[in-house]
Amino acid sequence: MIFNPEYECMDEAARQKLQLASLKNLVEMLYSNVAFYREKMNGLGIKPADIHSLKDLERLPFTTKDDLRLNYPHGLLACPKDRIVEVHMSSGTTGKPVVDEYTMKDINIWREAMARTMAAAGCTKDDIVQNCYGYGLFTGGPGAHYGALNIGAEVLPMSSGNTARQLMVLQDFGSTMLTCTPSYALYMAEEAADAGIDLHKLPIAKGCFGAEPWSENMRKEIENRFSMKAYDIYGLTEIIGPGVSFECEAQDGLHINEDLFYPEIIDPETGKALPPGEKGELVFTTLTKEGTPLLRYRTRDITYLMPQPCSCGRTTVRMHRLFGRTDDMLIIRGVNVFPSQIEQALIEIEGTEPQYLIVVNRGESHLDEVELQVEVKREFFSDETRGLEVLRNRIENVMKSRLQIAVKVKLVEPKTIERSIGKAKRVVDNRKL
Ligand code: DLL
Repeated sequence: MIFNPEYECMDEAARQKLQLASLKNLVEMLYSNVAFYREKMNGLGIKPADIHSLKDLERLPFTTKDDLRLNYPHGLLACPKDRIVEVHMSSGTTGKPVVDEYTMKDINIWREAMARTMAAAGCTKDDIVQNCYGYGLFTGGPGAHYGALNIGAEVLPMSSGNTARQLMVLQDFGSTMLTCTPSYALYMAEEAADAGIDLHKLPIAKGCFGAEPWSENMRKEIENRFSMKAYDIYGLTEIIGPGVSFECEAQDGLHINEDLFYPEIIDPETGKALPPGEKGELVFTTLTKEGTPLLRYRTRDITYLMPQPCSCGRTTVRMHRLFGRTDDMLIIRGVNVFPSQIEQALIEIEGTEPQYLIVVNRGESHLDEVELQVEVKREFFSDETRGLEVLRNRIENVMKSRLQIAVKVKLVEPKTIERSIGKAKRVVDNRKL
């Protein structure tokens, strides 16, 4: 179902006109209200009045994750603080999270974007949505919740975890749609099989999965195990959360909500715009947001744009499912983790060397498991196992509170982690997606 044909099926010229009008407003607002953007634009010698066409966007400055970090927490706020009604965050590179602050209008944009997303997967007011994305600072839970409410569906705000309860609710409440990370969907299927629950007999028929990389194989596996259609959905906290782009029934690329989020593909080395069809870094400008709107935000996600018409009737440009990232960010159980965060924490723990190796496995359970190998300082490495045990627990606790995921720590003797002459290899990712 197409939730909002007026915008999703708009003809190209009308959409561009709308996008340009929104862009002009945005640049005007950022120039007046956000010192960071005013200074950047002054530095480039460009004023809001210089924006005459969408092409002029290329003259405007980029925004990076570092810019967000340096302006933490409220430096990029573009409206009076008392207009903010909700805040979300996700991991930044060195400890400080990136922040998205929403006005009521921004929440309504999100409700719209997620309603389009979930409707494209077949969600109607008759659906019962079991929402197992995490609720909290993470955008997954609230995003899918808002989308379902906007469609008029019934939501079960389960949040993530407690799989036995998830399976009980799945059966007893007749959930027809599932929203969670793809790896959690597979984990649920596995647990259901172990518990002797036949998922094929349940009404569950479709799901929206995202927040982490997954493959066509994983899609087939989820579709077969649940007898459902599994749709890829994409988004990021900085831009709005989930709802930036989504698959339709054609399952051939993700439609971008272009009237709200203007996409560009750039060469990550030179920053130059690349033509449709060429792979590069995805960049978004939030055209209509008020709280923390962003100009040309570099997502570090790699994909290409597909401007060809889609059989579903939507005219919005599609992006290919992601090919990877330009940085070393890992996504573990849907949580963004940077090796630098681990390094920073280790430096602060007495007794450890900043020599470590992160080994990520996706076990039988289909859930990510992390082993962190850490070198212990020589003076700490003794036969006294109790001391080492205390140190190990301490590191595990610090990692849990810093990274929001459980990590299994293995302490190793000094000089055992392989040193490299070039870029240090900090991550061994054994997950086969
Ligand atoms: O993961 C928002 C979200 C929630 C998307 C629920 C979809 C469903 P962040 O935690 O800020 O936000 O992480 C954003 O996750 O830049 C991508 O690298 C990755 N990512 C998100 N969706 C997908 C996807 C949410 N469908 C980062 N496929 C993004 C691959 C994805 N990677």
